[in-house]
Amino acid sequence: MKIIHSPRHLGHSGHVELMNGRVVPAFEKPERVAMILKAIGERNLGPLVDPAAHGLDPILKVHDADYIHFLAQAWELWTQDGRDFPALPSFWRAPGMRYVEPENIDGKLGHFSFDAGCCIVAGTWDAVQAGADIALTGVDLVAGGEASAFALCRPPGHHAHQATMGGYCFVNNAAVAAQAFRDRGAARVAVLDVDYHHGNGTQAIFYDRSDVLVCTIHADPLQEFPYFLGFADETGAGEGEGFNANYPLRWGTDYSGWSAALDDACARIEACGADVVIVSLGVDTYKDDPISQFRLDSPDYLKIGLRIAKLAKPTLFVMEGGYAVEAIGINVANVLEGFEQG
Ligand code: SP5
Ligand code: ZN
Repeated sequence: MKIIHSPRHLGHSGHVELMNGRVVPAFEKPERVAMILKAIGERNLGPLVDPAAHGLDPILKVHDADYIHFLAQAWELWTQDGRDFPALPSFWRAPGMRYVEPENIDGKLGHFSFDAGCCIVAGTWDAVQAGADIALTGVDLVAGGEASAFALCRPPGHHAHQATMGGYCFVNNAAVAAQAFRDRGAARVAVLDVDYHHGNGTQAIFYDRSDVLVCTIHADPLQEFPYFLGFADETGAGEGEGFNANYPLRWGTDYSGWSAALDDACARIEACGADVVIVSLGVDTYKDDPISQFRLDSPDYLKIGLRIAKLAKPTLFVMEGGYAVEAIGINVANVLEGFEQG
């Protein structure tokens, strides 16, 4: 399987987040990719491929132009105010306030975010663009006849809405890829989101559409981030009714409980007749993940890959979360190896 990778993700580094009320180094860090590359290399899982530049047009099919313009200029505006340290939002609107883009960078940061999980540094926008190009190059490969590909995106994407960053995500790489598959002739695309956290952005982007089925298996939002979306009764709207499936699971869930949800999601994907599957691949379901509370173990990731392979559909894996740096490579490589064996 071809692995699409770019060193440009390294520009998104030295950033911080708010954890338990304190500013701490971000869990979503460059070492994650280094460990994945190491495991992929050791197991000969596939050649590394550079992304091709696709420009902003395919991104603008799922994100608002104002939002993308903000991402492109945020660092410049922040540093114009004399701040030479990472940019974080601190101000958000409450329901009932006005939805007008402020001129001030602090206002813009709040306007276009839903948490303080998206810290911006000098190289963030370049890394984000490279991530989208990685996903789009994966679409090129799979639409061009490859059975599968792995888009090693960083930063991740599945929490990003049409005009909102959050949860370490700026551009929704999986959503950009899903739209690109549609534009290349796929009649129906399925997104299978196995990250520990709900794929709120992907859900929101396709919520009223029947051409993209979104299935997400995640920690119960009553207990876990993103808290405000991801409940089981969110099944789609209008034309999209029946094309969103959420599987919220309680903290402490192990592979037996988790895999039952996977089986159900796979059955839905089969039933909807998707032409292609995008796997939003987070491995923060791992038992030792530092910010998560599921109990999957490394061998379980082989089984996940095998189950996905049984769908027997063209498949694009898109990297999302996973913060246990010591194990992230093993766990990601296990999914890919299980898939190749299946
Ligand atoms: C892509 C992705 O996986 N994003 C995840 C963003 C999670 N951000 C909020 C995490 C809050 C976790 N609180 C855990 C407290 C541990 N002491
Ligand atoms: Zn996650």
